[in-house]
Amino acid sequence: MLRRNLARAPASPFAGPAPRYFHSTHPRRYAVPVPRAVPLSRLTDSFLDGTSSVYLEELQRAWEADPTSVDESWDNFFRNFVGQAATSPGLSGQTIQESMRLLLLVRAYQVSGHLKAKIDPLALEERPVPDVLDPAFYGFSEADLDREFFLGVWRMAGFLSENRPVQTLRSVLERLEQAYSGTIGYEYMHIADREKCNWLRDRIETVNPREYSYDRRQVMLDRLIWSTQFENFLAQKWTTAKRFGLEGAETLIPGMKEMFDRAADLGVESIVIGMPHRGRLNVLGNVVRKPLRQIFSEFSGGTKPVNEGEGLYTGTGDVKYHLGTSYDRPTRGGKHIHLSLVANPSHLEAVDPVVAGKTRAKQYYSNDLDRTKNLGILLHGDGSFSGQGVVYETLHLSALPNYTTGGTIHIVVNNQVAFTTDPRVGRSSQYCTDVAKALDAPIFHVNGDDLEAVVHVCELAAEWRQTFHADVVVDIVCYRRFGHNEIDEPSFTQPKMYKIIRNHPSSLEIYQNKLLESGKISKEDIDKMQKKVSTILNEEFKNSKDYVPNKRDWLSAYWTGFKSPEQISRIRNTGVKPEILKRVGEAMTTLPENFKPHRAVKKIFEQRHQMIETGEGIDWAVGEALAFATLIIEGNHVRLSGQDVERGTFSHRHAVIHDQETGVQYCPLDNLVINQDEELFTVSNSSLSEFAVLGFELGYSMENPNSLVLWEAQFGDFSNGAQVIFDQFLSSGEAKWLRQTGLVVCLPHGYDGQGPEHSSARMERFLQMSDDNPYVIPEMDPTLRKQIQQCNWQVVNVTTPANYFHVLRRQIHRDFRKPLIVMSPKNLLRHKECKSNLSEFDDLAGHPGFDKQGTRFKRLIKDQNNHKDLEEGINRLVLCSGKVYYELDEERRKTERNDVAICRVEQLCPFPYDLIQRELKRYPNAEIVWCQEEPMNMGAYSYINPRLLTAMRALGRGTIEDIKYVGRAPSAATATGFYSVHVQEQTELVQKALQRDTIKGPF
Ligand SMILES: Cc1ncc(C[n+]2csc(CCOP(=O)(O)OP(=O)(O)O)c2C)c(N)n1
Ligand SMILES: [Mg+2]
Repeated sequence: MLRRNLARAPASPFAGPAPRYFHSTHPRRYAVPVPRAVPLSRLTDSFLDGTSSVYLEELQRAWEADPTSVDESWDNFFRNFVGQAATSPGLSGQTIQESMRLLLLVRAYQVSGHLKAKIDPLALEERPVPDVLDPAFYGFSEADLDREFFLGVWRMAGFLSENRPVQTLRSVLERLEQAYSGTIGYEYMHIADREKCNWLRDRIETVNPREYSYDRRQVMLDRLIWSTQFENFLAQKWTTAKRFGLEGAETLIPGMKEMFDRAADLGVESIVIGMPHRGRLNVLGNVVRKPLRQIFSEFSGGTKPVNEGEGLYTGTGDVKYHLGTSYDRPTRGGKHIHLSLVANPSHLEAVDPVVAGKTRAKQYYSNDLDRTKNLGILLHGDGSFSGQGVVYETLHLSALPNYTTGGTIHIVVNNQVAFTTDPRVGRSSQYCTDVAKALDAPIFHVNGDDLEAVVHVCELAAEWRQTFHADVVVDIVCYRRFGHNEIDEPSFTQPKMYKIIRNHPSSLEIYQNKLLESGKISKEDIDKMQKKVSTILNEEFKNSKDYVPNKRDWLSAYWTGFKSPEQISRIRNTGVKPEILKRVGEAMTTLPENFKPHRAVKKIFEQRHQMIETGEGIDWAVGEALAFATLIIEGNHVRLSGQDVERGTFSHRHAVIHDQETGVQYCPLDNLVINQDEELFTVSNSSLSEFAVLGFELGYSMENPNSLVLWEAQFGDFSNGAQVIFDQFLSSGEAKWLRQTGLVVCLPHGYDGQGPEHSSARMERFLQMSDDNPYVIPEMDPTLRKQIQQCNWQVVNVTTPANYFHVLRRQIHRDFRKPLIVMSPKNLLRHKECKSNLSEFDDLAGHPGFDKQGTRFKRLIKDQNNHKDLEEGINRLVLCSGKVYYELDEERRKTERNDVAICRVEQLCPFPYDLIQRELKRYPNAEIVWCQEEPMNMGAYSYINPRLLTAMRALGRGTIEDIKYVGRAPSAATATGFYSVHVQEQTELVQKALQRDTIKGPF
């Protein structure tokens, strides 16, 4: 988008020294001095100061005496400028200074030509032309226009390449204008890589870069007709429906289609698309080729819930301009390309990292090693691209080894307004795309009215991406013909703009006229094309009335056999054969012979080895590694990402270790099976981002169910930087879009006196977003239970390494996928009591982990004191969750309160009604206490309270008053910043839970 409020620039490049302003609203006081050709030794222009000109003169003298005495580059330089000048009569008058100035002019066009480009179809404000694009700035005048110049430069492509014939200044200027200041503005000189710049120059600076054949033009026209008529048709049929029309940006559709065709020619087989509201229906219908009848049917009645048949679930649904879909579409070159449009929430740009993650997963599963078969495309609005932080976060994943997708193509539908906000007040940068300069992406600004220019840059973007495997931006500068949506009045806020828009012809009219003028196509031909399109639209509209949605449209190939919440999924064991545990345990704790780890790490691995050997004292890190390792050898892909996850924030994981002498890295879990695929297990430190990285992993997890994908926050409370992903995707994505994910989110949580920002993962928020009804006990019989399937996610606060192992394995060993939020421990990582024996991981009957059905994740861990089914002598039942258990247990030992039972609720959500009731029945006389270390308004209390009451009521066991609360008082901050206060609070709450007297009142 163009910057407003800047003064007009003179129209002619030779107009006198009128004030010029650039990036400033203040006029310069002086006109720029006009340089004249002067002897080298007296040259003091800014680009060649006195010192360097003397140097140059010396160099020239040396070169004249002996051309080999100077560097090869200077030899070339002098040969080109002086040598050629001597042999060409037309160049006899050309001085080195003139050549250099001309060179600078060319350079200035390469750098700033875009500032003069006619990229705004509305020509709302003429931008000031920078001085450096004015030949007069370099001392050239009209008299020089027909003089000839030589312009070759060593190792330069395009316009300046060596051995070009001489040209007049006039033709040089014409070519520069055509290449850089036409309807495309190229920004690429911020790219440091010469090869990339030369590649672009070759394409930008060629003579007639876009001469399309008659056939191509016809196809483009046809596509533009489709795009235009589609919107008109919807507008006609549903006058007041919100559709966020594309009017004013219709060339997007032919642009995208041509881009996809070109990408397919270059090897792309599958494209993942993320896009906002604007033009989404048009993209769905015309690019992705979602059947028009289906779109129209959804438009008429909204997305209808489907009820018939077994195993159908429709969730809560979403508005039509958010839904995702996927189709195979034939391309111009006769190939097929798979397109998937990812469902997205209203939150602009939130889908960006999700698309990147999904694309990366597709690359993994299709063995797309050079990342040329699967491509991610993101569409943006001008306001959101420059305004939303997740754009930057996602861009910064683009070249990271474990996150790159080989380049995303970004298309900005830049209609120069965001709802009612002008760019002038909506961003601080010149262009809405400036953020992409941070990663050396070329940016092509194009006038959206010029169809062929749009198509050209779209193709160029595809070529760039397939060549350099890097991001690229297409900025389609266009306008919004109507309001933000169809019932919005734009003239309230943009009266001047809309006056111009009212009289502005559509891009279709412009292109039709252009073709008619060229005489290559007749009015009859165009009418025929128009007619064909309107006939099909009408037919599809008729057919939409009887349209019946497809069954089970939510399953992609990899998900065949997976169950919807309405179909029961068998509960499976998660225990592993002891010999397998030993074998993988051995492999993951053995280091290569010559590897020299850090002393402390060496010791840790020796201890780990010992744990496996003895089968005792297995800690958290080993429990986790065993879960990963056993899943891997079963053929599942495991991917863990997040900040510092390789070592682990708390220095406990050491999933990647570093040779202290060579720096070589070794990842034990990469070496479990012979010739293990390098990416089968991926553990990766991420960029310092929560929003984008969590979004990425979410997208990754949705591609294939046979993968355990985990994101770990540095500390749990940092997860709120990714709140949109939790709220809009993870907690509600399945309900809205019928897409499952088994993503695991690990959020370090626990009160150990580290202050308000490192104690709480805010579990109350995750629990509050859980959709299990607090007043209804669902079917809990193990053979009929669908409790987890019917809940939106699981929240656990696990207290033993073995239980962590089983909850991770459970994610895969079931026929559905559900997000898992883990309140993961900090001090339990090294707690002497927080250990498990290998026998708790295996599947042998009689072993401690084995109950009636086998070895499984324990949703509730009953009291450890071997209580019988009925214990009438127990006076208090303390229910708790997480690490406070160990403190309570210690206090119980100290106080010898053997009349108190302590049970751990390991799975908070969905609530384990059956197991809670089992414990309530076991202790018929016990006072019931909920103990937590979090403040009362946080932690699990408000989630547990009504559910525990429901469980009690069903057993005729008291009222809400009978649930005693022990924990911190309500608080604004999550925790105290004073360590001594923390200790006091913690001691008090633990003591209170075990006090001899009855606990008074619920609070
Ligand atoms: C994160 C977020 N904040 C606010 C909104 C409300 N909103 C919807 S559209 C819009 C304007 C978007 O402008 P732009 O990105 O230029 O896209 P356009 O509508 O112009 O195509 C806003 C602010 C939103 N959808 N998402
Ligand atoms: Mg906009």
